[in-house]
Amino acid sequence: MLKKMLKQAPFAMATGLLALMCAAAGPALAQSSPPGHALPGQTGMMPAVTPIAHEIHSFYDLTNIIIIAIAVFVLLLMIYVCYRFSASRNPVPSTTTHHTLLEVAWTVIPVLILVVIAIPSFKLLMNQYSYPKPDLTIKAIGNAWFWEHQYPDQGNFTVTSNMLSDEEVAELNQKGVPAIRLLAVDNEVIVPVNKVVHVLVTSNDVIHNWTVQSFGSKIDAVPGRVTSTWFQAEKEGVFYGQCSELCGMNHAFMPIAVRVVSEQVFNDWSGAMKAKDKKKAKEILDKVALDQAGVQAVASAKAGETR
Ligand SMILES: [Cu+2]
Repeated sequence: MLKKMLKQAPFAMATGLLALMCAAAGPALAQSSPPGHALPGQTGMMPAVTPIAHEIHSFYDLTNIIIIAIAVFVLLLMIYVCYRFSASRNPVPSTTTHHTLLEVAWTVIPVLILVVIAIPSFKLLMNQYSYPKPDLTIKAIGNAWFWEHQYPDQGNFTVTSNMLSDEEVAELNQKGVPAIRLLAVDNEVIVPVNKVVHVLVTSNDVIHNWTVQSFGSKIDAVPGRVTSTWFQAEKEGVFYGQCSELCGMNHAFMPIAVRVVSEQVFNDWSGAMKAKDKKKAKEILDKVALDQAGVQAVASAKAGETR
């Protein structure tokens, strides 16, 4: 009886522990937070706002469950073996050298696990690199150390984004516009909501990387080459990213800020930019920034309540 219990114990414990860990990880992964940037103490990834980012999150969750299950299983197996087959409890070791069933099992099971991981992995990779027909194309150019964004199909104007200083961030926050230190920029990239945006990425000097986590977009900016990524943002708001290729002294200070707005606001803004009416374009953006800040304050208050 005891023997049988001992035999079954590691497996029962493994499943129990795994269920407990999944239950604990659940709320953390589903945690709702204001989109666009990481929060202090955040454990999961930034909120996903594009179909690709959602797919990345599901894949991340799946692989995490598999990794945790394997780690727990191996740990419990080792503890059991140390206990059950120690010199005092098992003075005469078995001389078995081959066990066909066991050998087949420890080859086939890992292969099956890899297949389970490979299928969604290839699917995700394929979706990331199958570009749906674009509604808007932006050319992002990395510079040491700031980003330029050109709108070739909107009259080819350029938006140059430089990081705001701490003083500028404090000033904006006083006005009620939430600006994030080390992430907020003077000129944000503006895109319409629910539209397919292609980003053609290149660099003027060294290798940079155009990354916006909430979009699941991350692609190297290589001088003399054009790489690309695409996204379709489902929510309005401002979504931050950073250069993600070590590019030199101010690598940490060349953030990317993409503001997703309604189609109407985008058309108004791009019309003003096309007409070189910088003042009107700024007015449109200041208004939308304040509107969205109000929406985000409500969203984060709700997130606070549910936490
Ligand atoms: Cu860079």
